[in-house]
Amino acid sequence: MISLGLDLSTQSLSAVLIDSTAGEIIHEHAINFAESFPEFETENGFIRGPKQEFYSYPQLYLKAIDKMMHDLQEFNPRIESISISGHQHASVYLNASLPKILAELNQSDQLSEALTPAFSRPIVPIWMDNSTTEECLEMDKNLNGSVTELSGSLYCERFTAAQIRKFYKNSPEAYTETQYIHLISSFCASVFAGKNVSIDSSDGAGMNLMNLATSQWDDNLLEACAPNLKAKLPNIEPASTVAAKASNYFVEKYSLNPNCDICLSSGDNPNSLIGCGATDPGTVVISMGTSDTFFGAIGNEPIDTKGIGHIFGNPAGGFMSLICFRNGSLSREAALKSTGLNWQEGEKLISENTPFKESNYLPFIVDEMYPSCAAQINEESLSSFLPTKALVGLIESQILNLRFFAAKHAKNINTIRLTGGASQNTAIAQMIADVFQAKVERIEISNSAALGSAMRAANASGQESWDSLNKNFTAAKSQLLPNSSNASIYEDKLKAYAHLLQTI
Ligand code: ADP
Ligand code: XUL
Repeated sequence: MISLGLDLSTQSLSAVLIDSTAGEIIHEHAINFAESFPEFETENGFIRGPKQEFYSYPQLYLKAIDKMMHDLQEFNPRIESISISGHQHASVYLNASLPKILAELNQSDQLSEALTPAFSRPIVPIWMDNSTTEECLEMDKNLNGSVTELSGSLYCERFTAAQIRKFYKNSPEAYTETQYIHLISSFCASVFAGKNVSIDSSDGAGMNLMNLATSQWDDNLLEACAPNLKAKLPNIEPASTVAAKASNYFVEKYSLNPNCDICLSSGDNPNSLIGCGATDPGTVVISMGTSDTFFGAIGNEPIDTKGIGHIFGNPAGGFMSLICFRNGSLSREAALKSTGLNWQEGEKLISENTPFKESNYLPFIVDEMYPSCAAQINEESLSSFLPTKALVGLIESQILNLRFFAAKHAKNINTIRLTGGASQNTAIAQMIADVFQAKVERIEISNSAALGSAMRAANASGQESWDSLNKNFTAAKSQLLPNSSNASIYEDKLKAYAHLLQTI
């Protein structure tokens, strides 16, 4: 079966096309938002608003989908199933015209223009948004503190419930006009299906609205958030659901196979869990994309996160736990920029200076969630550091921070699967092996979210087993062993870093 996985991430839309019968990755393609669509004037795919607001535009995402399907034309007639990955928590707000517009899309249309009348809100608040503390406190008060037990996470600023409540409070008329609230993942799947499709229970768990025990909307959580919310939300179904055949729009305009199944979409982290071959407990994943995340499958019983991190659904069944760090690749990019080096030179600098000889520091260029604190350094302070301190010191401090918080979710880590854009950097990968004193494995491609979506499409539509998909696509292609002579150095550094955290 030929399956397409699409990953709509913060910075880009990427595609991975697999042939699950032959066990081959056929094609990869990526469209960078800021480079391909400069007219939206985004910074790396997003816009910074006042007071910790971060958002993007639904039109930008639709333009990227049209461009992607145009670029993939030579493969489209053979594609038998599609699934999509979306950056988690982001919400899309639509009015009553959506079903008609989706059903009547015509090949002479452009998605971004045809769907414009359907948006009841011109922006998509994204996961970087940190502007909803007030709404979180209000909802927590409404629920008397039971949110973690019900939904798997404390109320979080970036989660969909807080964003919906803020919209309802600030724009009550537009909220009333809104008939459909989608996640970015389910919105994109609806566009491909030509009709409204469900939210999957893995990504749905990142909303503070779904009851983890039932995988359905929770009336108390909905009530604490905003009025008449249930009527605006799609149904929730398992990620393994085939939602529809591809919409005629894609068949007629881009020669997509008319029998192509559109499978339910999911979030980037649940998809990455699949794409890293980490569906069973035991292997943990570090994803170094725009955000850095630490996650792993946890079986059928949610664990008590003690307020650190979250429980989401595992698309292959059961649950996964996750900790998300806001300071990921963009902080590393800022550090690299301050040295004037490119990544190839930066990689050499890191490998020659691991372990970093000086003291570590709090490596946060934007406000961080773990630990919860305001930014501690800026581009100016980085420029005043020597290149080793700016780049090696920042990345080593980030990894110590990761290890400190990861220990709250997983003890005795032996194997780490590394993914995301920065996983290509072998010096960073080796530093992770040394700091965690664990084996680091990488799969063939760095975009595990797109690969995971393609694998999910093959599983849902073609009944391909996880075993055979894992055998063909997620075997480790490289392995880095920890340098044991660095073990005690990093134990000491971790203790010193833990002291530093207490100063916040
Ligand atoms: P997302 O999926 O969140 O949009 P990606 O996983 O595609 O992000 O990662 C993009 C990031 O990868 C870029 O911001 C860039 O900083 C980082 N990156 C790419 N190559 C390297 C490298 N060799 N070393 C470190 N970081 C890199
Ligand atoms: C996870 C999170 C981010 C986004 C973007 O909770 O907010 O990882 O999914 O990657």
